[in-house]
Parts: sequence; structure tokens; C-alpha cells
Amino acid sequence: MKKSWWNGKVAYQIYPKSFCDSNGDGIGDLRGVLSKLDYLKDLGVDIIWLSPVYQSPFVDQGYDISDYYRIAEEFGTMEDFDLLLAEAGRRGMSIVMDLVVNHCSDQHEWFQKALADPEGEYAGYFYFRRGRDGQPPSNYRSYFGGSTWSPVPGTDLYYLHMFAPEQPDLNWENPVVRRKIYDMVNWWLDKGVAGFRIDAIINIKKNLDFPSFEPDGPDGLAACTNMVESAHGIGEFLQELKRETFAKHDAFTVGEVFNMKEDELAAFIGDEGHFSTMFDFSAQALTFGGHGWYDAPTIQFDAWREALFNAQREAQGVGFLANIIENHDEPRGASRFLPPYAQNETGKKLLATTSLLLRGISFLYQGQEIGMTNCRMTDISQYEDINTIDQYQVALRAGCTEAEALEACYLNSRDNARTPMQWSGAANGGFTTGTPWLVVNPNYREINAAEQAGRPDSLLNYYKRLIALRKSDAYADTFIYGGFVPAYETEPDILAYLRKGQEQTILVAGNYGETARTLTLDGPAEQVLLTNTGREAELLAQARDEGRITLESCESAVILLWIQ
Ligand code: TEU
Ligand code: CA
Repeated sequence: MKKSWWNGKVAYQIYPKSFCDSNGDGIGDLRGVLSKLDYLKDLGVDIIWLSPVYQSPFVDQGYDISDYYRIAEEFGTMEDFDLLLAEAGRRGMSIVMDLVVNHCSDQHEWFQKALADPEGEYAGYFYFRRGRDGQPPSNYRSYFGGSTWSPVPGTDLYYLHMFAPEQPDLNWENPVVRRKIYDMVNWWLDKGVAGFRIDAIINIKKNLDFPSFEPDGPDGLAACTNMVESAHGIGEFLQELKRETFAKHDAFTVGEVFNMKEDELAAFIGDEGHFSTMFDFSAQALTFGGHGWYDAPTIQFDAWREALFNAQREAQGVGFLANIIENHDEPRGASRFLPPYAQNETGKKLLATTSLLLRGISFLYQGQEIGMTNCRMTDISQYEDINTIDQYQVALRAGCTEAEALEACYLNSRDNARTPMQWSGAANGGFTTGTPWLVVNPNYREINAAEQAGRPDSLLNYYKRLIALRKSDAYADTFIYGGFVPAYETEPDILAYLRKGQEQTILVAGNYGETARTLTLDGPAEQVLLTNTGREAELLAQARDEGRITLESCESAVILLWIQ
């Protein structure tokens, strides 16, 4: 596989609205991000991915862009952005932007012009279609509920939106649209951003027949993913995008790819792939399959381990996946993946160890490094997320009580990840001096960055050690380029793997069970590089004396097995 500058980088996702508010208006902003660059550098972060900071009406929190060339007023100015870019660069960190080009905002000039002249040039920037017998062109349910087709006022036309009605889909079949998108991407790359996280990208290729599908819910609609899965040829768009933009700048790109077709992994992330990497959502996908959040399956340990291992095996020799525990669309990983007895710092360190030493590009999401958790709301009105409000209604319509519907949101809501970053034990977790735009999780008094920075055995300090180990001169080559081999797969509760480098084999083992487990080692232990319990010396002694290690409940160990 080709080597690239980003191979060994550690990335950190910032959700700007919830990260740090510099001016007391209750909304995080770019100056707030700027004030935390040293914090991120100290953590070991190389690449900062900013969720959208462009001008937006914020119907979907910035994923509805009304001007790709402007910074949202709420977040600051282009001068603030340029300063952030320069200051990140000065610290050896890069900025990656969010590229949201499946759709724009209905307030974007293009869409406004299209509405003003529904038969004119700008209508061709979108999917305007005639209805069938007074009905929309097809029966797709959008990702946020309701039809994907909304009427174009004053006509018998409908426009397509895979997400909210305020997010009209851009017509990628139109070469003028593609050209304008490429120009915009190059404009940001010329400015000095290192690359992009690419939003909802699988949706850009439509089945232009827009066939209807068998309804799959009480609303009489069918998931719009059916249409995406019946579309072919996305690779042509993505290769052109890469050729016209990313490739010219050696940019780093990470795709948000759901519903990929089988055997397309190499096309997406191989040496000549569309992207540098793409997120491994195989763990998140374990919660799909119900009718909504109210009947979403919960994650079982064995299925989770198998999903992770399969993804790792498939990517090996093909490319790098990007490994995550959580992001702005998911509940908090600590709440989702850890059983009740592991919902503490030791358990969170275990989860961190599993994720960060996998083969691939490590991504952290803001607050993960201090172990932020899901936030219990007492009323649906406390939620801001459009998806959550829809899913609450879906649950009620399916017969859930209000309490049950709220519980489904507590477990699954995207707002779990969007509550403000917990910087300190001060009011509002130190996020703002004003009124925060979204509830602050009341556990900020116990869980916050300031407390953890001052405590050597905190989760935050463990993350620093873990990232430093991953990037250390002695072991980076193994952690970046080494192979992935599952280990102790038949041991209950154990999630373990070997990273096999040219001259090193490193065992990463974690006990997710409630009782201690003993593992017989495959060879002599050279060194115990890290544990989440401070038991490096004990485990090394046991390994040398007995050729095995006993991991306590929720304990993890990283062991250099032998030097060939
Ligand atoms: O998400 C794409 C996407 O498919 C989501 O709807 C995802 O399935 C869902 O959030 C899981 O809970 C991206 C962004 O990450 C998301 O924040 C945006 O709302 C969406 O695109 C539209 O831009
Ligand atoms: Ca602000």
C-alpha cells in the first residue's frame, strides 16, 4: 500500500456549536476553538475536523449550508477562521472541513433562484420532478421522516430532499453543479485546509427512474436508502471529484459512507480509492434494523467484537478505515458500548484502548477523552435535533408511551453527543458564561476536563499516554502499518488482537466481563507497555513467571510480546 502523510495521524472532531463559547451568547464559536488549540495539541491531536462552520439557517445544525464561502455569523468571521488555520498550523496541526454537497440549504441562492423560475436554469441544479396522479413522484421516506418530495409552490412539481425539506438535494448529474462544487472545494484547499470529511456522500448518486418500493412502515412509505442502493455508478462522480480537487492538493479525505455495495471497499479506500479513508460504522450498524429508535437493537458484546474484527480483516491489505467510538450523530460511546458495571473511568479507558490501537486512522470526538455520557432529558422540548424530534413522534405513533419514547431518545439521540463540552466544574461546565443553546449534562460537576487535567490517573491523562504510545518512535510503525490479527476470539468477554509489525508483535487485550480472566500468552512477554489500572509491573511479573496474564474485570493491557 502507498504511504501518505496522514497515515499515522490522530484526528479529533469538533462540533463547533458545543465546543467552547468565547463571547457568552451560549453558542460555541471559532474563537472558542482557538482558545483550546493548546489543549488539543497537548492531547496529541494532529488533525482537527470541524463539523460545518459555513453560513446556515441551522435547521440541521449547519448541515444545511446557505453559502459555502462564508462563515456562520454565530461562529465568527472569515478572519477568525484564517487565524484558527494559521494558529493550528503553527502548532503542527491541520484543519479538515466538513464537505456537505449532497444537498444545500433551501436558503441557498441556487435554490431560491430555482423556486423563482421552476423551469429555468437553476431548477436543473436540483431534482425537480412532476408528481404522479397528484402524488409525489415516488414513495420514499426521508432520513428525518416524511416524504423525500416536497411541492414546488405554484407548480405541479416536487423537489427531492433525502433529509429535511430545508435540505434540497443537489443534482450531481448536472456538470455545471459539479464544476461549482469543485471550485468551492479548491477554494478551501487553496486557503490551506488539509482536507475534508465528506458528508452523506453515498446519496449523491440517484436512481433517476425514482422507482417506488414496497412500503415498510405505517406511514406507507419506503426507506429512501432503497433508492440509493438501486443506483449505480457513484464511482465516476467520486473519481472526478478527487481528480479535480483532492488529488491536486494531496488532501486527506474521510468519507461518511453508509449503504456501500459489497466489494466496493477498494474502490473507496484502496490506493486509487475515492477517499483517503472512510469511517468504520460497523458497530453503529448493529443498532439498525428496527423501525426506529424505539425498537433499535442494543449492542451485544459478541456481535460488536465480530463486527469490529470483520471490518479490520476486510480493510487489511486494501486501505485504512477510520475508527470511531462516537460522533455528533451517535449516542456517547461510553453509554452505548459499556455494560453498567463498566460505566466508570476504568471501563472508559478500556474502550479507548480497544479503539485507538486498531489498524486505521483514530478519530476522537469532543468529550470522549473525558468520558462524557448520554444526557437524560425530562421533556422532548429539551431536544433540539430534528432527527430526535422525528424519532420521538415515530415512537409515539408506534404505540410507545411518552416515557418510553423519551427513553428511546435517551439511548439514541444525536443530542447526546451535542450537549456542551464539559470544561470545568464552573457554571455550565465552563462552556459559556451565558445561557447554553442546549442543556449541559448535569454530570459536568464530576466529569470535566479541568478536574481530569489535574489528576494523573484520569481518563484524559490516559488518553494522552495512549496516543503518545500509538505515535511513539518505538512502536508507531507497528501501530500504523502493522497487521491486525484477532486473538482469544473464543474467550468470552475478551476483546483482544495482535498488531504485527516488521519486528514487533504487540498484544492489545481487554476484559469486558465482570470477572477476572486469565489468558495464556503466545510467547514471552518483553514488556507491558500500558495498562488501564497501573498494574504494568504485576502483569509483567506474572507473564514472565507463568506465561499468562490475569486481567481483572474491565482491565486492559498492551504487551510487547517478542522482538524477532
Ligand atoms: O449524516 C448522514 C446520515 O445518513 C445520518 O442521517 C445518519 O444516518 C443519522 O444521523 C444517524 O443517526 C450526515 C451528518 O453527519 C448529519 O449530522 C446530517 O444531519 C446529515 O448528514 C445531513 O447532512
Ligand atoms: Ca459564541
